[in-house]
Amino acid sequence: MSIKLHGAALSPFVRKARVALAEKGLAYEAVHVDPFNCPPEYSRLNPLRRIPALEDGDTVLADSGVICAYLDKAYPEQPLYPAGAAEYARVLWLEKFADYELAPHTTFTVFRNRVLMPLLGKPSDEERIAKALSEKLPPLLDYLEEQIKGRDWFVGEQLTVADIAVATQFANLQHGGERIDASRWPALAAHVAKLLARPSFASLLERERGFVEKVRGAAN
Ligand SMILES: N[C@@H](CCC(=O)N[C@@H](CS)C(=O)NCC(=O)O)C(=O)O
Repeated sequence: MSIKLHGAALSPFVRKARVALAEKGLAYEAVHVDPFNCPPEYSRLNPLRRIPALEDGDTVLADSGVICAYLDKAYPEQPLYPAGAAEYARVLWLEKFADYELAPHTTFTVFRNRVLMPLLGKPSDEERIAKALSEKLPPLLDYLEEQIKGRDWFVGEQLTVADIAVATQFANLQHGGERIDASRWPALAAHVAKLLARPSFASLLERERGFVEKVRGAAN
């Protein structure tokens, strides 16, 4: 097996790359790397020392977006980006939106405080979480609701990286004990539920949930 994906469970960016690999039907080896305690030689794979990183033969890549784009070009079966320029750009936009606009709240606020802080024996900053849920996330969710309303996929007529990137952020929100309010954002809630139930996501989330429940149970 020549593809190696370095990273850890629970990272939304590692999950995004793993779901892309699974949806494309690519075999790979998952190599565990703890981003907060990674060996010095990990800098060869990612100078920023973040996860994920990918090795495919002599090709070494960092960043989930770069990894997904590479995989789609190198292995064109089951494409996860549309061929047309405008649709392709729209996928990139929604992926960026998920990675850089949703993630600060879903992952780096809710998930970090409710799951990572207890692991480190630290308290959760509930004030920050409340602000993320009541002020920061709603306008982003309003936008995504508009984008998915009346459609089966965010872009075009099939699953793309846009769907994967958005859904993986909400998986972390769920790990943090919060959900999209389906009465306020019904299309988005339904779309994310549909995506997270796909075998590519579900197989990873089942194991993650067991771990998260233990951490959050011990903290409460
Ligand atoms: N834009 C990057 C973000 C990667 C990222 O922030 N990963 C986190 C884990 S979820 C990490 O490695 N954090 C450790 C650090 O920043 O030192 C990607 O898409 O891969």
